[in-house]
Amino acid sequence: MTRLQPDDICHIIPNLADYSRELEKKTGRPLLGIACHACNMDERQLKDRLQDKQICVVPVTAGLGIISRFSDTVAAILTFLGCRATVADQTDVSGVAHAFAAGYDALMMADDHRFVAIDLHARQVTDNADATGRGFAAALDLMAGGIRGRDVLVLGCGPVGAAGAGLLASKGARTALLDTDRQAAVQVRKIVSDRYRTADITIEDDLETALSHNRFILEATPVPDTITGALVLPEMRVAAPGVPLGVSAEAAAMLGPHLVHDTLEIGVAVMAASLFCEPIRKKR
Ligand code: PYL
Repeated sequence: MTRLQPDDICHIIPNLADYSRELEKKTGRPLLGIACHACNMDERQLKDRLQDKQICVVPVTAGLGIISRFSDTVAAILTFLGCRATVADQTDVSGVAHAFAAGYDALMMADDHRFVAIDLHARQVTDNADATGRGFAAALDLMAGGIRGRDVLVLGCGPVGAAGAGLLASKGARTALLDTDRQAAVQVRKIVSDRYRTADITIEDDLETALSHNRFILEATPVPDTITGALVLPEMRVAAPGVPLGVSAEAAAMLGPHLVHDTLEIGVAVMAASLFCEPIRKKR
């Protein structure tokens, strides 16, 4: 997983409303709507569930430590969605203890390995990689006007690509997988095929060939400029959760409104929706 840098996120807080409007132009749905689409909820239902939900974002100093503005940015995205989100005054264990003691509904925190949201009532954990993959796959489904029966290429078969492939398979896409590590693609095909019996999944071995016959792309690699201008086809739609962006500046200019990319917004929105989209489980 690529570690975000402050420059990757410093633009987010002042641009949340504009970004949500940009997503609506590109996909037909705003940020909240894409999260709903990933969780099969309607916007009113999610808005009702999110409002007044108190979420504590806990900074974590472990490993490579704090990323400047990371916690503030997560809290701002949650607040934009209608939650009551605050950043804990204390970090790590003290912050977690405060979230429990102060009666928060959920907490969110990230170390160098995982970024999670934890529902403190239902004891449910939602992972950012899974949520990000599902959220960008949902955006691709919306950009395609419904991905059922369409050919989709998933570039990168890590946790984000795997989650995206699962959602695309669940929506009836004909999914091709490509990873520099072919075994990773084989593993994702097995997991997704086992889960969605009807899944139509193939493995590609060559990037240029794969891009030459797939219009709908989920770019989930940690490699910059995977898709160059020379590989962009007319009518191509790209949802790119990969950090850094796996689409070159030239290719991004050619794709224009047919490219969706961000570094935190969609993933955090789907984490919040996923937390509260399931009925609260009975206490054990
Ligand atoms: C969650 C992001 C998405 C892409 N890479 C992931 C990343 O950068 N993870 C590290 C997050 C560290 C946060 C730090 C803090 O400020 O609390 N521990």
